[in-house]
Amino acid sequence: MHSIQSLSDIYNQPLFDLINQAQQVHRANHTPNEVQVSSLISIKTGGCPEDCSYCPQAARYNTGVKVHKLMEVEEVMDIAKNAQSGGASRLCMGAAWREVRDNRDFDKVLDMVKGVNSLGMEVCATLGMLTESQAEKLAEAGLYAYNHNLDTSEKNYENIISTRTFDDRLNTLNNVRKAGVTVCSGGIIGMGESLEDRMSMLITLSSLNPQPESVPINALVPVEGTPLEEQPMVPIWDMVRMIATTRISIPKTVVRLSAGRTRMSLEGQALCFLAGANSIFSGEKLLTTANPDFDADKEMFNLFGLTPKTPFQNDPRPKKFLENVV
Ligand code: SAM
Ligand code: DTB
Ligand code: SF4
Repeated sequence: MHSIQSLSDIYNQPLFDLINQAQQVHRANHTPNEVQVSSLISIKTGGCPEDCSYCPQAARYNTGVKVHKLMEVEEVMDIAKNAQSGGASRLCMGAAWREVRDNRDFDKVLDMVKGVNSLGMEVCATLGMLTESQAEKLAEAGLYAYNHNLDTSEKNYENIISTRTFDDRLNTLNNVRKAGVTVCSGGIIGMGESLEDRMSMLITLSSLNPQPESVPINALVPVEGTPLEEQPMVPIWDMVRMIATTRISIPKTVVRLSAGRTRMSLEGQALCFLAGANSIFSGEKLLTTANPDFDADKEMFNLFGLTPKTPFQNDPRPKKFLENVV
């Protein structure tokens, strides 16, 4: 088990020692030069009742994001097929909900999960808080992963979000785990948090048993109208150090270089891969903000000699859910 001090020492060591350590852990646990490609789709946009201070989709901030009701299944299928032909092995469906409710919208989401799964893609969803029975329904529909980020440390949580608690987050992650869906959970850097906050978040994530199968590290995208609109872009060196420390503390996880790539150079992104990142979001939009498109990322993969990971490698889900995998 790491302490805040021991992880900070890892994070603060000379850059090339840190990258070397992370690269060794990476090569002992993953296929080198293989990067998983996910694509995001915002199935329900804006109008969210929560007050997450980074988020352009919170109803209480004037960010210019247009509210859009839940998409139709057919539309999601078209976008999924396009993402698949763009090279994505996973589709992540995001909804601006505080929590899932057992209603017709949820039934529609279950149909989306079934549909996208039938294409032979890993399906991920991020829909807010879940009960155990909702997580089970998603698992039965073929959900591969559930994304639910801790975002920051327990101590800093109330400075960033006041409408739910850190424990609510852990509770949902626990429900996801119990249902046999893989866990995707990470956070954001560049919100004004301290190094201690960053390390504390990593300690919580690495203490989950089993550890999350994927950990997204987002660089804050400061959006006009949100309380964090004035935050300066997080230095690339912080991203590299955070990714390396995540790789070292959670060796087997897929570390995703997530939001913020449009403002990073190719050289900067190369350092993130060298530090142990082995996943990205590709496609011109994240949920509401810009992201490199499939062609740009194909060029980057060619430049670096990277190959996209095929879906369902070492699928850890219980056997009963694997029948539907094509
Ligand atoms: N409403 C659900 C929830 O909060 O879990 C799902 C969607 S929410 C937009 C998913 C994640 O996106 C957040 O937990 C946060 O980590 C990330 N995110 C949102 N806005 C962001 C921003 N401006 N910059 C970086 N990451 C952001
Ligand atoms: C995650 O960690 N990052 C993604 C995904 N999980 C859902 C979302 C990033 C959102 C960035 C702001 C936006 O596009 O709205
Ligand atoms: Fe809502 Fe999720 Fe945005 Fe928070 S992060 S305001 S819960 S959409």
